[in-house]
Amino acid sequence: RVGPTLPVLSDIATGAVQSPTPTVERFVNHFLRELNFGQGVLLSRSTINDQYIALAKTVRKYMMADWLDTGAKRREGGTKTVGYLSAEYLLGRQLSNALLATDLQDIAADALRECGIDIADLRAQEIEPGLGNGGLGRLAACFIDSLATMDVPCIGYGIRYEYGIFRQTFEDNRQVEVPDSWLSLGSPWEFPHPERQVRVDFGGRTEQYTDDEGRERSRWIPGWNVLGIPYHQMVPGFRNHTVNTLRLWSAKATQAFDLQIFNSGDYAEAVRAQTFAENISKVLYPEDSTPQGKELRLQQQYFFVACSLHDFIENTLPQDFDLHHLPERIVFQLNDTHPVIAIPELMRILVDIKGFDWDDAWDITRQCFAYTCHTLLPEALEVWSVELMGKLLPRHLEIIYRINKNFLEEVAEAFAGDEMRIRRMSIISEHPERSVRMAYLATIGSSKVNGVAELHSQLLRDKVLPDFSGYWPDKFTNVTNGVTPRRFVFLANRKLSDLVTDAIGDGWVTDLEQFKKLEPFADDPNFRQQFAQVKQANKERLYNLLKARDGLDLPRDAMLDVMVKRLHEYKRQSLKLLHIVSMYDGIISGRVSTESVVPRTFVFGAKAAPGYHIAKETIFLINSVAQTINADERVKNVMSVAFPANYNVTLAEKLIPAADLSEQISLAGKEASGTGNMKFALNGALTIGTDDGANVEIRELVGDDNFFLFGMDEPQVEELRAKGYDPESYYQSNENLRATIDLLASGHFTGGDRRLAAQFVDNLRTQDPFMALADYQSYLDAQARVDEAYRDSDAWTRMAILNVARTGFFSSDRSMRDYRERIWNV
Ligand code: F55
Repeated sequence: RVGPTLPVLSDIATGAVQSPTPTVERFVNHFLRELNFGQGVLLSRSTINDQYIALAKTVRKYMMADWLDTGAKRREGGTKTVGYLSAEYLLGRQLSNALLATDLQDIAADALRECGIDIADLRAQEIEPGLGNGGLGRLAACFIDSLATMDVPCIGYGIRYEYGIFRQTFEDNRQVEVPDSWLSLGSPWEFPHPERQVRVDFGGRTEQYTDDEGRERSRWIPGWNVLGIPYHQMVPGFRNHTVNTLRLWSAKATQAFDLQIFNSGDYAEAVRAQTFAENISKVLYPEDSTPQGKELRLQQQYFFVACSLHDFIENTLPQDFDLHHLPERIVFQLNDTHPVIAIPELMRILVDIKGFDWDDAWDITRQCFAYTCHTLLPEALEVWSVELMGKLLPRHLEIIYRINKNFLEEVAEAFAGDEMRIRRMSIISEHPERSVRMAYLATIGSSKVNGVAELHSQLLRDKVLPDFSGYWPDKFTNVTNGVTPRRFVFLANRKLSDLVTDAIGDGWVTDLEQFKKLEPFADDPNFRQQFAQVKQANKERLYNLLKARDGLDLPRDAMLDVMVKRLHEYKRQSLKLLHIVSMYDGIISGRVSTESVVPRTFVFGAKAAPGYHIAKETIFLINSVAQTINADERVKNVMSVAFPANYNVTLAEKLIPAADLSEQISLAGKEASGTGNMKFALNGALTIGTDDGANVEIRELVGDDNFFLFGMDEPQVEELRAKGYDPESYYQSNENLRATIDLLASGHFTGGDRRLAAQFVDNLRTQDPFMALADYQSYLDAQARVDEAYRDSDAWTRMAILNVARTGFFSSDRSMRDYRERIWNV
């Protein structure tokens, strides 16, 4: 137990800890002090990095009193906390967000100017912590931002990966992954607390025994252990003096571990063992949909979950707390199945350590957890082989078996004789190998289960977990995702923010439904003109960045058509590529004159999981097509394709506000929600999209006239699949499609080498698992409607304004209200 005697409260009460009232002069002072006494350099000798660190630490100071205060208030209050358990947090840069939250942007900029420094140079110095893969990790970051802004007690728990998502580079048009050493220049935002280390056990075996009261019990005799060191980060609310905490765990070898081996005299082996332990938080797994059943990954999951539960129960709750009341003080939200091992871990704590009866412990445990599912793809549902689980966490496996046995007895009683159902609902699947279905464990061990958009929640009930939703209809609910307006509107689109604030005031920043008040302005020609100017300025900003960052020269006045998201077959970057090649083919074959086309710039951003072969082939082909098209005089000024490497949060913040057209073209029924789609609409891009995920809700809100819908809906996809899908028939019957695919296959884009496009083309023609060819014509027709609409630029701007005005629903503040009401009871 740590910290009960820290004199935090009295410090604040006596004024020993207080936020300085910000003035430019004070800020200069603090900054120079950080530079001189923190970094140990003179201003005249300081590097940009010194200056960045000093600035960050200065801003940090202005949040410190609020942080301590929030912590003290939480401890005193005895209220319920949200423990957000997530293996990923894709935070993005911290400096701008902290300056925004504390309202220090202008003061800091002025103060630095007085020191002869341009704050923009320091902002650019920050390496974003990429501790997540994509949507799921970014969602966690949006949620903790909203909870702080709404002053909801929340601790974000996760892993402090030493290496986040890889940095993507291109060599000969192919993706090459470079380790992301985000910590290499120091991270001023984290507070390490090695003294608060937590021990985590692994391996070994269990032993049965009879306790003093004659009860049969099991005890875990672990084989090895590691330490978890917490690193704290501030999570500031927007100008509300709340600062919550994000607690990320880093693995360290225990001394006992080393000593044992040192004593055996094998120095090299001891060092190797240390590395082994510290590997646990070394690197983020870069798969965003097909979890590899790797032992290290299970170690990571249990590691951070065990640390987090221990931290909350032993160090956050009052010392004498009666754990029978645990559900009154915590709800752990499980961000997908990655932290689901927390369920048997809490059972282990209650039963094995605290001596609770099984039934009492189970009753408490279920009330403490809620589970969010983020997928519909069967291959994305996590399973762990029983063999591996038994080797790494033998006691947890026993607990899972007992949970399963009790549950299946309950099912057997409710559905007497229905053997099939019992087999279907078992946590343990028998094929292809005995394994633990984590989504089932999560569903059985949670009080609530939610999907992330209306359609997704419906399909989750009907297709993924039908037996469970039939059995517990009230357990299932929906919370549609959202994004934080602070980062994705206010920070990313300052010009739009100013325009909007002039029109409707600034209440929208924490109440995004106020965007509705913009609706009348769609009919105001003056406002439309200003809105169009903002979009143009954002484009210029982007093109300047892409010129400096990637050496790209892009035309200033084309429609900007953007597809940014992880590279995955179901998201169908392939379909986007077919559209581009088809447009290009139309022009070079003379079917279409350059005068008649609406000029477009296509931008892609996408990382592929390093082992995802076809995804990497797609990247290669996009780059090859881009290279060819950009060099072809015949399409000069009417088509260009850009694929800046290493799409991340930082680049998203520049790209999204500049976009005219948002590509959300997944096969219906595959994208759980999407959140990029929301960011684009909120920044005044129109969507071309399928009836999938949150697109459905976007379209409902903005109206059919302001959304370009195409493609099959989910029932049609199912119908076609049932009928037998034959991609080749589309190739044969659609002349345009055939020409497009033939051009791709011809080697035209790959220096004459047909082999280089062969896998991509063959995959489409023979498998096409996500039915790009079936939706091709519908997609091209929709793109023609986009062109038509874009020709009338004033009408387009009107539609864009209506998109902004009608999508305030997609604030993560609203998502958090929904979680509070439907799930957490906080
Ligand atoms: C990461 C690791 C594994 Cl093992 C599996 C999945 C992921 C991951 O990153 N998933 C992910 O990003 N899912 C996305 O979640 C978003 C937020 O809910 C959704 O909007 C999006 O549809 C979904 O694909």
